[in-house]
Amino acid sequence: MATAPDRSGAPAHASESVRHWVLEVAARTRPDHVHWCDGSEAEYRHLLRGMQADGSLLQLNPDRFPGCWLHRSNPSDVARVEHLTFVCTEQREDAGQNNHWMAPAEARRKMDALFAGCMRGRTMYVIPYCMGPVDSPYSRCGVEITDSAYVAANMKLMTRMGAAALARIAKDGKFVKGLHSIGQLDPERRFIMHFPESLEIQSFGSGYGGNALLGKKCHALRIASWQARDEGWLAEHMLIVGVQNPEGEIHYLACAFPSACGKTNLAMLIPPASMPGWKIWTVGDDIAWLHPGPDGRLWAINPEAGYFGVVPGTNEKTNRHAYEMIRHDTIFTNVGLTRDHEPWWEGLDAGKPAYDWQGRPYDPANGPAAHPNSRFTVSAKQNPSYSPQADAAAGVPITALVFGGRRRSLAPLVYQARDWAHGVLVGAGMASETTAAASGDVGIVRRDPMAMKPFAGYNFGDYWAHWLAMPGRVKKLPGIFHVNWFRRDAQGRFLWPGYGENLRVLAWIVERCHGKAAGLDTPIGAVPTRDALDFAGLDIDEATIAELLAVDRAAWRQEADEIGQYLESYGARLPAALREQVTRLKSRLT
Ligand code: GTP
Ligand code: SPV
Ligand code: MN
Repeated sequence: MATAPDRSGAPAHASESVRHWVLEVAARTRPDHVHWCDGSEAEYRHLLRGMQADGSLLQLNPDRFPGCWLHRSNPSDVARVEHLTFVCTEQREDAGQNNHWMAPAEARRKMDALFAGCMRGRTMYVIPYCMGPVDSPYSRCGVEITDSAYVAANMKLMTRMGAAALARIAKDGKFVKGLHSIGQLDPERRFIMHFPESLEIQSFGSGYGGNALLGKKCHALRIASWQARDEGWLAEHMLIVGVQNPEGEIHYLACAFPSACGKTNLAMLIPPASMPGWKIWTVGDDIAWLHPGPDGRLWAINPEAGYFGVVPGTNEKTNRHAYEMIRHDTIFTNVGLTRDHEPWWEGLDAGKPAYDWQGRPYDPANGPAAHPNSRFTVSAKQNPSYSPQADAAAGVPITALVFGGRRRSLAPLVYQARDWAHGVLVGAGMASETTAAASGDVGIVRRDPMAMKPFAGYNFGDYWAHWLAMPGRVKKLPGIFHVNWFRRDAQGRFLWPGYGENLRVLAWIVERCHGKAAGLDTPIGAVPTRDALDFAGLDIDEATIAELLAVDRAAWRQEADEIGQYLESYGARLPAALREQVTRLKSRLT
């Protein structure tokens, strides 16, 4: 952009409020330099070269992985930190027991002390970004100020960053203020604070993904969910995928699965050979903003422009598109390395790790070569199945919403909620095994309503009430379903092949929404009849099929009790209509 910088270094089209805030932050944090990001390719290359020079990026084998880089995080900084993430509302009850809460004044005092002078000797990057297509009425902008070049480079891939965002901020007059410093990467001096009432985020002490790329979970989910409640829309932890059938019709689904439970893979699914004529289009892989549209349907945009995806498990067989997508112009974080400087991770059948994610010579005794939460950052434009509609200002119309969890038992492969209110209970009652995407134990089943436990920016009781109110805003509501790709047998093996074969389930969902597929009513909703779901060509026996589709009443009675107890813990904020749904579920089960 050929815009004349003023004395603050701001481009001419930066609004007064942005300039003012940048000057104020610079006065507090005392950087040596201020760099306003313009989002250009030249700037991106400059950031990469700078990090190569200071050792924070390693160039990967340029013949085999052109334009690819490896970043190794501090070993104490490899995942989101839910216990250090706070929602700071004036009233504690507004944040709800689903969030850690701190009074705004106290949080500001704490953060002021941490940020004072913290950028001395560093460059401060000013990153204007737009979440969503720049010309969409549904999009929202923010500015992230950070002292991390890694964050700036990742934001370039993950958002619409630079001049266009700055111009839109000047027009909107409002933006989310995100302040970030890596500090000393000290877990004892690490906080991710949200102030939804004043549209602010302050993050200190982590350089990792969701803690540091503030446009993603902090803005597009925690702050946006708060705004969405006030304005009558939904900000959700959902992929958006277009399913094209052999007749050429495309139906869009938005699916909420918890972290590391298959969103990116489903969004990029490759149809199995048994389903010729089917095609998948990716609109988004992690976040959906859902708005009541003028035609009475629910419309979705993906606020992001890139993918920050789980690397382990990605290979030619599970997801060929993802595997090809990350062979060029990709930033890898915390994967292993071969002797030839190619990235390596568990799940690849070729190559051998020479170094692990910490840069140590690979020794299986130290654990996996790639960290289980190692990630790729890549522009969505590199996805071979990227939907042309991903840039549509109006978004895409949603046919079905799908909830899903990682449950080794209980939840069948797929079932359909009876109606919207029951669907809200299906979402609110979700549970899933914890994964490496957040610090803490892995494999523990926990309640994760709508896959939003770590991301709802306000009280879940109010959130469910907001969901329950959608029928007043959306005339043609999407169907609501629940899936589980992760059922296991006694030996721990997956019962369902997953990945591309999941399209068989999506096909049933879409047909079901059009009244075309058969279902069997059960107390928890409709499951496919044995013949409504196509199992042809799969290496699955009848007993396994029966198990995948079975609803174990005794086990579900216990589940319904646990869901009821969990929901009751939200006390007075629990909507009566949701309590009523639990009562009805229990009575159907007896
Ligand atoms: P976040 O980026 O953390 O929100 O994760 P995500 O929901 O996008 O999950 P992703 O698609 O990256 O998958 C996470 C892990 O689950 C990877 O190791 C995948 O290989 C694995 N996975 C994805 N889909 C399936 C499936 O259908 N079956 C099985 N068994 N594993 C799957
Ligand atoms: C998740 O944990 O759900 C992610 C990765 O998508 S992060 O950006 O770290 O939130
Ligand atoms: Mn996610």
